[in-house]
Amino acid sequence: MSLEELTLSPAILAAQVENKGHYFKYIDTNLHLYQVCDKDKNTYHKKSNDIMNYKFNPENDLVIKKWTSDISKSIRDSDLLMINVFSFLSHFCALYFIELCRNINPTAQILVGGIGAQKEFYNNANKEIMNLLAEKFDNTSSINFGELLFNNNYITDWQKDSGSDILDQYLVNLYPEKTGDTFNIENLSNKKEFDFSVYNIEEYEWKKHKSLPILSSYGCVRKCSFCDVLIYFPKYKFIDNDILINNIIDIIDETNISKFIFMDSLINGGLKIFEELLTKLANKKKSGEIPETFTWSSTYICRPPSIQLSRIHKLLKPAGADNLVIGVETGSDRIRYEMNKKHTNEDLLNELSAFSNEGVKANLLFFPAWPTETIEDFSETLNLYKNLEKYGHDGTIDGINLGSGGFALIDGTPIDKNKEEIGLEAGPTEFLWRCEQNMDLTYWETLRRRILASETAMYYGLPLTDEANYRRTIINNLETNIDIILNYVGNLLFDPMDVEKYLSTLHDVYQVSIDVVNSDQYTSSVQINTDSETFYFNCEPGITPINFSFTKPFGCDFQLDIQIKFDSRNECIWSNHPNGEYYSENGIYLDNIFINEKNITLDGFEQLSKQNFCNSAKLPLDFYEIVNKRCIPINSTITWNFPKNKGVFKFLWELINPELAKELEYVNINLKNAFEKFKL
Ligand code: B12
Ligand code: SF4
Repeated sequence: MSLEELTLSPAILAAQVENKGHYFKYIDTNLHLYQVCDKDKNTYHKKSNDIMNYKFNPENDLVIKKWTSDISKSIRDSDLLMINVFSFLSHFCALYFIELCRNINPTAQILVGGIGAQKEFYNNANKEIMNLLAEKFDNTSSINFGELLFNNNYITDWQKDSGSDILDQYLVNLYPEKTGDTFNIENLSNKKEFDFSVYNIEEYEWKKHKSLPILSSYGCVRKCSFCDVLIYFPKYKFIDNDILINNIIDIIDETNISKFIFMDSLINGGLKIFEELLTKLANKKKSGEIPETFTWSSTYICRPPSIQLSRIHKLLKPAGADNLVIGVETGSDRIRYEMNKKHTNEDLLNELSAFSNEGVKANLLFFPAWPTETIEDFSETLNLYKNLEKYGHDGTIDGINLGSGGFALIDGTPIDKNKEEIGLEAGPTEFLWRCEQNMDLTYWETLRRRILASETAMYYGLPLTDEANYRRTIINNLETNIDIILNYVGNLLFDPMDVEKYLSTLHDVYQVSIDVVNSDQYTSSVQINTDSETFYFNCEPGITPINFSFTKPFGCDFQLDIQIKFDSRNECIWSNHPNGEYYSENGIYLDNIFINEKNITLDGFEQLSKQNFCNSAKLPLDFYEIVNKRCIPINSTITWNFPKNKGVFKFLWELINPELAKELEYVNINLKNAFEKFKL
């Protein structure tokens, strides 16, 4: 689960319990695990993956022991334990906790809910799980997790649908006197829909701002063939816009937090109600009932251009839209059509162009290796990244997520039900499968495409926000399933991380534009030297925009010099500029520096440039402390060096984000080692 945002269901369950006059306590077991791991991300990821694995034995693990012992203390006195099984990945962990609860507090009633509780098992992947469960349970006839637990007397009851109504039935029987004064039902004048006071909000790893989850609809209007949302939410339902907006106003008042994340499958499932929501939010912001700082993010589906869509684009920003998450999945229109996702690359580019104009950000989700994906289809995804480059550079695309492998075959999804039609066969786990009409697409080929896709996206400067974590999950999948993978796919006969051959075929010409601000009274000159070309510019006093291009072949080192020469009559008198603005009267200042559409003026130029002065002996002692490299007081050369086997934008990303680059490098070493174990 995420450490950077809150899970919504506890806020809903808390309000429901408190509205009935009882006391509610929430333990975020995920956050607590992170704390027990001393906030070390590598240990935390390893342990999180361990506890999702049915074969893991927690008995001898000191971290897990400390974690469960802490949680045991908190649940000892509860009358009703509510376990939220978020997805199928949480089954083992939930089972482990249920056993713990039964031991620690045998009289408590245990309710299980969440989408993971309703997850059905019947594919091969789950035979493995069912075999393991057979050792534990007498009755394994049930096809879903909640029912399995219930039939084996592990729990008191389970949530069979997408709501939490069943809870009311059990709340009635609880002793009110145990709840304390604060939550006495008579004192409740205002019933809540959400209660966020039950979270330890300060403890989360907030990236920039704190945010709260919220919901405007249940279910989805689409039927993407890889997705099982419709099993849990067969009917699309939305919450009345006025009720939702009143809730938002109350929550902001209570928490002073004005950033929200809509947890809907899609915020724009119904265009009419979405346009109405945007209009009302924009009006409330304008009238001051909702503060100016109110922003939100959500999942969003692309649509073909229309007059209504253009109106919606214009309303997004005034209504507070900050970041919209779009399931693009692939760059092949053919595959997207097969997935039953009803939009094309052109629709996506049209939406992004509108977002770019309106100042709304997008986060794009992809996964490679759809069962029928040919190498040509995959190339279309790589080509799409090139077309997205400018939206990465101008900040419209704020993240690209490629998932932790490729296509996963989930029970009950439309593709699962129709798998015979395309010769798709389920394997021993969700990520292992075969497709008769596309036998070259093995799990190894899936991982090769996964890594090549992310390296290509980085080559074009697209921000891969969570790449290190996704690669950690790939490592864990490999390490925990070594025998299963070897049995199903065999040894690894090539290097899935070898991306150089492909990247060296990509475009390598970069356009640079710089505004040269000359404050001297004489004309200065700027000369650009690359290995093969020289460009000259005369810069009169004032602003001179200069443009040039350079070619940086992927496989070679490359150096570019920017030589700045002042007129021989120019004299820099250092003592005239005590505040360090040496350039302001007779020097040069470089501004608006772009490589392709990427603005590196404030972030990038400083890290990339080495500045050499023709006569450095003349520089004042404090020069380097107070002057940035864009300020040029005397004749000098600025050098850009790009290493071989690296694209310009990946290299820039590493310079700008040294910590993240180091983390990715470390994860890559582990990924390489994990692959080694599968080679002959
Ligand atoms: C946001 C989201 C995420 C975020 C979560 C962020 C966060 N901090 O919460 C992130 C990106 C981390 C995430 C991760 C994953 N997700 Co997700 N995610 C969602 C999404 C879109 C919304 C979840 C949500 O908040 N819903 C709204 C809340 C209110 O609903 P709810 O949690 O179900 O709770 C309600 C009821 O179930 C009930 N309830 C809940 N708990 C309990 C307990 C009791 C006792 C009772 C009585 C009732 C009850 O009450 C609530 C009120 O109505 C859902 C799809 C959807 N529309 O729900 C997918 C979804 C849950 N995710 C899914 C998947 C597959 C995953 C991942 C496995 C993806 C991956 N490969 O990594 C991981 C799993 C993480 C994990 N450890 O389990 C699937 C689950 C499929 C399944 N059958 O298990 C879903 C359904 C989407 C899909 N079909 O693809 N996800
Ligand atoms: S749009 Fe998203 S939630 Fe809806 S069916 Fe498709 S993948 Fe599932």
